[in-house]
Amino acid sequence: MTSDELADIFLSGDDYYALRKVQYYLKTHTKKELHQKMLTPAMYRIGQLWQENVISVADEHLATAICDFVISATDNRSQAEKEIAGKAMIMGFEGEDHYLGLKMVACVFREHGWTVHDLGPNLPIEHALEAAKQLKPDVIGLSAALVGRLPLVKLYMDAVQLLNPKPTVLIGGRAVTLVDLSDAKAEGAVVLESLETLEDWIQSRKESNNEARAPY
Ligand code: B12
Repeated sequence: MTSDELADIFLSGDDYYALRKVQYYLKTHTKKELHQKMLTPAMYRIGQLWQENVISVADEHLATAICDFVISATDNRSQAEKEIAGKAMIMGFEGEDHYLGLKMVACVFREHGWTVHDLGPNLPIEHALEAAKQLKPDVIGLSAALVGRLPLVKLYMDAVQLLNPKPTVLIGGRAVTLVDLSDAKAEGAVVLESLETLEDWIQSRKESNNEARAPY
């Protein structure tokens, strides 16, 4: 199955068939491969077809709902490692409605033994700050599909400075592949372009924590 074929299945509206195809794919591939190499390009294709007026807004909504369904239906949380490697609070910037990427990010963290609080898309900064004060996450993950959301990065980074302990801020999403975020990096944010780079970051954090804990 190619990602284009999967996009067609989403557009056909057959959610049961879509789930069966995805479950079959997972017999020989990882969840991360499913998310990165199949679902993401399938949804990008849906966006392209919508932009070209080949499909309607209703078609796009249907495909999104089925993609959302297969992500949830294959998110077998009991398989996650049981260790508590850290706590991640993830969300979309205010005004950002796209959230499938966040669900995938949550899966990656969980598979690495993290506790995840997925606060969903479009979270205004004051509510994000309040939640972070209560949850005290090790990591705050922010997602932006729309480039227009990125000017908010500075506001969110400033808000994080008010937290104690101060979490690491990860920024990802389609928009970060289109815009230079050197300023955010200079303020300490980690900009990650894919689930692979997220996994690498989680792994290197684990290694540096282990080194810090080593007696000599
Ligand atoms: C589905 C969809 C919608 C749905 C979203 C529903 C939902 N449940 O998410 C709805 C209908 C709400 C929607 C609305 C709009 N959309 Co829209 N949408 C899409 C579409 C087709 C798919 C989005 C998606 O789910 N992609 C799949 C996910 C998995 O990809 P992703 O978000 O990039 O995430 C991956 C990585 O980026 C990474 N990642 C994501 N976040 C994070 C965070 C961290 C910390 C890390 C490490 C990694 C990471 O993880 C994922 C793994 O691969 C895209 C097409 C596209 N190219 O994405 C258009 C698209 C993003 N939308 C677009 C537009 C224009 C809009 C609207 C403005 C349309 C309108 N006129 O109303 C509104 C804006 C709403 C808003 N305020 O946010 C444009 C944006 C173009 C641009 N100039 O930037 C796109 C590209 C379509 C297009 N080709 O024109 N949309």
